[in-house]
Amino acid sequence: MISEKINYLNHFEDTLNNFFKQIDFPSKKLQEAFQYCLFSGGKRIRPLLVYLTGELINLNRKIQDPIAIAIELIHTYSLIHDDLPAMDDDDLRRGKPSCHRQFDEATAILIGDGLQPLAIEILIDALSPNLSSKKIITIINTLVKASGFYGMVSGQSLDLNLTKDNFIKNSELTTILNLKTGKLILASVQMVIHAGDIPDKQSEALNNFAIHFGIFFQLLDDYLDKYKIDKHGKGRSSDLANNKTTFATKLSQNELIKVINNNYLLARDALKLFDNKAKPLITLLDNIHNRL
Ligand code: GRG
Repeated sequence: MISEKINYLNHFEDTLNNFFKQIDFPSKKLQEAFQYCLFSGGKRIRPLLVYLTGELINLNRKIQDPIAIAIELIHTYSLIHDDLPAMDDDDLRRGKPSCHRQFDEATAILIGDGLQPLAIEILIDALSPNLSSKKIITIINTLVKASGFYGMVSGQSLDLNLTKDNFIKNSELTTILNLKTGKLILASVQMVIHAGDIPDKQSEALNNFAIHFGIFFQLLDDYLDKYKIDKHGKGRSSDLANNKTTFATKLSQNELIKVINNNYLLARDALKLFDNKAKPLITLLDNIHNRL
């Protein structure tokens, strides 16, 4: 692992912890559930994307921090709700009892409900001293569009209705994957772009990077779900147990590896414009690719 990544990971843990400590929770149960779910060994990929993209375009760390927290809050809510019995019905998340198993279903629903407005709150409160209202509105707009009906929520709904028996075209599966996972990954990078001030060519390149990173990341997850022993505890085969159609069930192992590698290379190529400055982002990409 590169030093930049370790530094940003430590920095993010401290920043998130400080943020957590200053929240005045009227409900002790929700406070406990917040701590349990937010500090449970997530890889922090989306915050890392925020920090490494921010570094690439010389964005002030004070602006990167709330964006990194906001995206992780939304991501965490999505995992908590995804594990619920009405959705993927998973007892484990990252090798530990999922939120509704550790607490109860109502708590898991409510903590997810609370994390969403909290993400908006931190963007408003912490960005206001450092960015124009116009930029803050664009950043919030990017996050809500990516997580709501135009993104993750619809992707999840379409995904829940997939079974192995449905015939589904590769293009339709790509759309679902893009909505469910890709949009939030893209938003991690786009929020940073909107916060900064870079030429169109650079934002185009970063957008391209994030689109291919999103596909690569999700397909790798599908691959690991089918072919690798669980390393990070989701009960890796929940898609299989739920009789789900994924690219891992549609493509052969070799075909899937080919598509993963293709998107990995396209993500890498998109960063060529930045030469050596993109090295930390490329190292993140390479580290994830090494899980294959
Ligand atoms: C409940 C609205 C709603 C949406 C849920 C993200 C999601 C949508 C479901 C999770 C299911 C899943 C495995 C999606 C693939 C994307 C993915 C790889 C999620 C896990 O992200 P990581 O690996 O998680 O970044 P960690 O544990 O590291 O935080």
